[in-house]
Amino acid sequence: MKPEILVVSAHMPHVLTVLREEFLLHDLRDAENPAARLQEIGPSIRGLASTAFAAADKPLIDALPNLEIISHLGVGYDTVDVAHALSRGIAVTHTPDVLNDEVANTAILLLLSAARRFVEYDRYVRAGRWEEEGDPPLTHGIAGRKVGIVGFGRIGKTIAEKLKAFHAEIVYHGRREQKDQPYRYYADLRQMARDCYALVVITPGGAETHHLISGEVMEAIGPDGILVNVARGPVVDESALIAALQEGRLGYAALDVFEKEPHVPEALRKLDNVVLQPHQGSATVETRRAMGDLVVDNFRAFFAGRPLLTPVPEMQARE
Ligand code: 8YV
Repeated sequence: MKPEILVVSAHMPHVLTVLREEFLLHDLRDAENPAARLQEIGPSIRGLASTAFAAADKPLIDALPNLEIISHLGVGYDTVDVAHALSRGIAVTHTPDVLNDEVANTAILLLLSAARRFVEYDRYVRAGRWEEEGDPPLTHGIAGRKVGIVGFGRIGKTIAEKLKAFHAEIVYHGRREQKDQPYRYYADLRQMARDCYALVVITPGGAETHHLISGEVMEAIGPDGILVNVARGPVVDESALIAALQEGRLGYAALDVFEKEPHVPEALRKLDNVVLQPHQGSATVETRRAMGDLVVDNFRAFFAGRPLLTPVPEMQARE
């Protein structure tokens, strides 16, 4: 008997094809009445392929009494109730590393777009304003300026590595100092924000980092500074952000993530001093393919009795 796998949100077509070929796939999105269908098939499901766009929360996990593994698409798994899954003996995997390059590229694109006002000036040209009003104001470069990375995990380090090529001075804040790193560590986030031209946020989401970037941190970045968020929307206090941008207490924000995706508050969309992206940090064909492959390979390993490729750190800590 092939193990039965449940999908509740969008996956790359190649992932669905492999899951259909090698397992028995149930796609809740095809169901006329998803709740009734879930009740019917729940007890036979042994694997859940989850994504950031549909929570693998306690109610879903408990609707699957024989669930053995959650294979999550994404390095961040704040939408998975890992503590509950582990308490039930369910394995949880994610997709780290394969997306480091692309998410780091997105962060740098956002940072440079904000510093050089690329998106704003694109609008300026399209509206015919260059011809009518002349050159827009000069912008700033990032060479020699301090850029603070908030969250110094694998992606944070990749951002630092790439930013070196732009001759920025890298500093970082995280839960703890990493002695093997050549960059200055700030235990105090506000102090780092005060010292920096730009902050790039790349922490995990979840309760621990909720509204870590508060109004006070934004004010510390200041009217000439930039905030880049490629982490999770709720890491930044979005209402405080809108107020700070409207009142000029924060210079610029470049955001790939929002508190209630895909909803982006109109007040934010109306501002000129923002660059907004549809949570596309890892969204290239190549990277999403590699992430999808890891989702599948973790299922394959698990059901063949082999070690998991990329268990979440909480699982490793238990072993
Ligand atoms: C994906 C991400 O958009 O990996 C992550 O944590 O935020 C993104 O790469 C998302 O996880 C897809 O489910």
